[in-house]
Amino acid sequence: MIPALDIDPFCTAFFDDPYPAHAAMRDAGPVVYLPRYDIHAVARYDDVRGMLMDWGSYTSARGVGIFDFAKEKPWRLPSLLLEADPPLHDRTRKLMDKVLSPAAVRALREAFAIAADTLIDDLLARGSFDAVRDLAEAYPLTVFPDAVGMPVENRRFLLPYGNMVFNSFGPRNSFFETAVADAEPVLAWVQAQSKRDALSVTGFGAAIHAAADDGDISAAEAEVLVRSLLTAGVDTTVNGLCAAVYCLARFPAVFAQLRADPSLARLAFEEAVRLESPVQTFFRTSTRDVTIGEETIPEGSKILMFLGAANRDPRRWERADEYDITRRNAGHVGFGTGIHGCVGAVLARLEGELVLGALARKVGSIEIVGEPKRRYNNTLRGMAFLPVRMTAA
Ligand code: OVV
Repeated sequence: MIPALDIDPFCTAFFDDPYPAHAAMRDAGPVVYLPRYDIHAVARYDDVRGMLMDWGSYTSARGVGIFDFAKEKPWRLPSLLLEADPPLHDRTRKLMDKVLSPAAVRALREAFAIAADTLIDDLLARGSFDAVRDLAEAYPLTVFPDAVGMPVENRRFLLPYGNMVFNSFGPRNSFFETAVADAEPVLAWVQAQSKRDALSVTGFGAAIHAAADDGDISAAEAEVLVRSLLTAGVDTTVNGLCAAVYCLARFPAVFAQLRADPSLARLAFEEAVRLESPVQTFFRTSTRDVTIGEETIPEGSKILMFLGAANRDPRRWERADEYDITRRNAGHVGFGTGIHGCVGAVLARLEGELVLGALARKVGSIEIVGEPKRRYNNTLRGMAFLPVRMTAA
């Protein structure tokens, strides 16, 4: 018998405090059934990881949200990366791996470091600010579109767009509907930004379009791959940086540890990604009758993977709920793993390292000075408002 749990993972109460429900799902068994949505779910580390690794049994091509592309027409042209299986996926992924290679990202390091230092200097001069808008959003909204080669106008449109796409992996609830309404005016803009002519001749966007000249992909495919960058490249890092600042502000002893050794910045970011898991969930669809633990689940089932619950599974992590920037956190699934593991992780980690490094070197204290507000999203975990005061070191 697969345990059935009366949990709604797409509602305000769950988003406010998902941890008791995470524990209940992990403790109930390797796989559970959520009757409210007629879906299965895995929340233990080993089972989430196992599912991420087995793309043959658990397809992404039927969508990684709750809607099954085999039964319902997708609302947007499917991603050629996220919502594709091999062999198509391997062709597009190989190209994106090249575009976002460690060497390509390394070339950005100096410019990204100057941007981080300048931002933290400016924020120190202000003293009090909203760590969401003025820090976690401000940084990726500058450096990432620069790296893609986007014009300066309207970059903030990337936020409602990302918010909409990440909501659209969940059910058609109020979060989804509101996000669609908010993003409606920017949909055409995003499509226009993906075109070759809209992008500078250097940058990731141009590099993707250049691959079309080489015949690796078609010109139309190049636009859809640029769209992937614009969709997945900003909201994710915003929530990762937000998670890190929120951790450092809540745990002053850990911030002191980081200040004492700024070379921990990269690990401190990684640990925030593990603990807060900015991307909380993705779905897969079973391609055959599959066995999880002792249970058999039929072909065509939507299965929700709780990355955030896996990253706090006490079966895998000691003191799982603790923010410990010296722990060995390699193996967390905050960036996923397997063939769909985050293609931009190198870039995200660079951004995290540089912002947290600047905080470590320049800032003496970070204090939360008002009531933080959570941002509700069917997939992403983060804040809408985080008022803080920073003092110089
Ligand atoms: C990881 C991710 C999230 C959202 C969209 C995409 C990827 C995409 O490839 O479009």
